[in-house]
Amino acid sequence: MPDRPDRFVAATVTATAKIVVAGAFGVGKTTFVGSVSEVQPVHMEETITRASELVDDLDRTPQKATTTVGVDFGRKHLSDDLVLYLFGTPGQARFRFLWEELVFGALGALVLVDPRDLDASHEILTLLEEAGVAYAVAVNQFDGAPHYPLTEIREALALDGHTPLGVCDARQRASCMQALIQLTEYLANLESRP
Ligand SMILES: Nc1nc2c(ncn2[C@@H]2O[C@H](COP(=O)(O)OP(=O)(O)OP(=O)(O)O)[C@@H](O)[C@H]2O)c(=O)[nH]1
Ligand SMILES: [Mg+2]
Repeated sequence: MPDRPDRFVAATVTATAKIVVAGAFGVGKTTFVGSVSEVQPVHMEETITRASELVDDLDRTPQKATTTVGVDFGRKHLSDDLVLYLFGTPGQARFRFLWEELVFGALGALVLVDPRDLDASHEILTLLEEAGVAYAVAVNQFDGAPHYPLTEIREALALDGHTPLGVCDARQRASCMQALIQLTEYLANLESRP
């Protein structure tokens, strides 16, 4: 690890990967990228206006004051030799036109889901399937949200048996790291397949 990971990538790094942090509106993507990034993350946030109340479901996150209108960007050494570049997507459907650019060249995606609205995640999962981007899913366990068994979540999201599925708290660095490690181990296995 470099002495100043907030500035320099380690000289020992031999591989870098673009990872997309995706998910429906307000599931915690920006929070996640901010929790794990070792550099000051780039956030393109705009204040949510009253007009947004008509299209965005703000009931579950009444404290949410901003929404991503571009991309979140962060960087994290996963080990001495591997650096992840993290791209958080905007959750609002009106930014879907950015989608192709955002997933272009991505090794994989981490899909955050809110257990209070699993149905909202179907569109993103379909987009990733269509784009051929491998993904893992992490349930962002919001305070007071129902704790569903992972088998039920897997079924509700119609995930394949091999798709990694875990739980995280997007505000907690260690928890986010676990989700990223689960994703990259899965991606590494896919890459090493003949
Ligand atoms: N309790 C709790 N709140 C969270 C968690 N993750 C995010 N939040 C809050 O939920 C709100 C939404 O988080 P964001 O990180 O902006 O979500 P997002 O997915 O980037 O939202 P969009 O970019 O608008 O789609 C914010 O007010 C966060 O503080 C979590 O794990 N637990
Ligand atoms: Mg965001």
